Amino acid sequence: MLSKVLIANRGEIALRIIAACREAGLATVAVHSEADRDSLHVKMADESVCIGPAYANASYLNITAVIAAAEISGADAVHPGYGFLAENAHFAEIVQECGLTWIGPPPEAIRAMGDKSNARRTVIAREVPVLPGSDGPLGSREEAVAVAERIGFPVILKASAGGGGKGMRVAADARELRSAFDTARHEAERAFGVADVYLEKYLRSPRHIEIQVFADAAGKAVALGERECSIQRRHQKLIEEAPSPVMTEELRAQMCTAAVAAAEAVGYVSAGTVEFLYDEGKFYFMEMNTRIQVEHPVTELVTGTDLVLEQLRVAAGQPLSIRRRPKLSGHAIEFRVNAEDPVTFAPAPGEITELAFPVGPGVRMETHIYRGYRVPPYYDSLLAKVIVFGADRREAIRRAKRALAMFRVGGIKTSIPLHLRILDDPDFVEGRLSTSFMERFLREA
Ligand code: MV4
Repeated sequence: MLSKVLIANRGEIALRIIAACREAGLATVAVHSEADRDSLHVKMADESVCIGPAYANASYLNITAVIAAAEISGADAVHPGYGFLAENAHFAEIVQECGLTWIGPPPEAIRAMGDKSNARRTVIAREVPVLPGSDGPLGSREEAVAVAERIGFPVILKASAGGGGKGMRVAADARELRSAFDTARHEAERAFGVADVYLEKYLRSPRHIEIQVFADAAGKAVALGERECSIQRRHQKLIEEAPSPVMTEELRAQMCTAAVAAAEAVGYVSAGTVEFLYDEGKFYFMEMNTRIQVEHPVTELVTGTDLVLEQLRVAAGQPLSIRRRPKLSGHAIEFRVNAEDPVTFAPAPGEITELAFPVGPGVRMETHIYRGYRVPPYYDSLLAKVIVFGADRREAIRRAKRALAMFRVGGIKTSIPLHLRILDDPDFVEGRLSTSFMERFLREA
């Protein structure tokens, strides 16, 4: 049994985890940087420990400080949230070696999926569809050219240690590929300390559709349907929804089967997400995120589940309350509201001087902001997630317009006006989405 959970995170997700702990009857310990003393997660937790200076490297990413906070407070479990140390297999191991319960997947599963070219090979062995590409990391430029000429251009080089879009290079022909190969390896080495890159056939305008999975302590996985996350800018998702406008029952069953196979291939436990590219009726494994994700609420709303509570249950050795794949009901859309200029996307930290939250049917807010809160410049700029729910996509969109118009944030710039403009875009309204949606939207703006 668990009794006291340390939350190794900040912002809205720290509050979301505190909420789940309250419902489970678990005590909570917040950790915070010197910049986050006045944060709501510190106020709402039963206890708090300052773990270092403002910069994340010195606080939220400081493994020694987080473990010390757990020891000092007598916590018996650690929830990492997303970002920071959530997908650090080494941290997960240390948590466990200190006798603490890690509320997340086994370190070996994190490591297996963290190496993206290994992940690709592992899922291929389980007959999960992938795009044509290299079998593992590329040994040389000429090997890269040989693979590309076999599968056809354009191709994309990806860092084995990358993910989320970092360290990628597209090449349209052999000449471009030769120079991209060296650049990609240099970038990968500099960013991740590992130069390995692999290659895939490049799709120009696919959809990003991901499947939520959950596995119990015995490694039995269930899928909870998809989220469409094609509306992104610079690999930052802006809007996510469930179900996907292109989904059919048959496609969903196929994607869920593939996602479960991927999870089971690495002995997965807890909440995870299998990302796919979708193009012209077919889908291809891209990578697996071994954490609870920012966009988990849309799945909660269409499946009637509490994914963070399930994480606590599974970590405590209790059975999953989700036994089979739930039917999706209704339509949910999440809008990420950031502290940034809605036109230039420049970060816009500062003090929130006025604040009103949206209310009414079909609106869920996940946020840590309050009037008088100073948004610090040190962390990502997510202020709030506005999640709307309706019987169908039209109703969800109607409620989104109402909710975003009611959401008033004074003193800083936010992405609320950007979302309101996207909601009037004919392609968005018709569900004609792809990973190039934002590029086209911003070009025409
Ligand atoms: C791709 C791709 C097209 N073809 N792979 C971006 C994030 C990283 N996980 C992989 N990404 C992509 N991989 C092949 N073979 C296009 C992208 C991509 C993308 C994917 C999902 C959402 C937004 C994106 C934006 C640009 C590129």
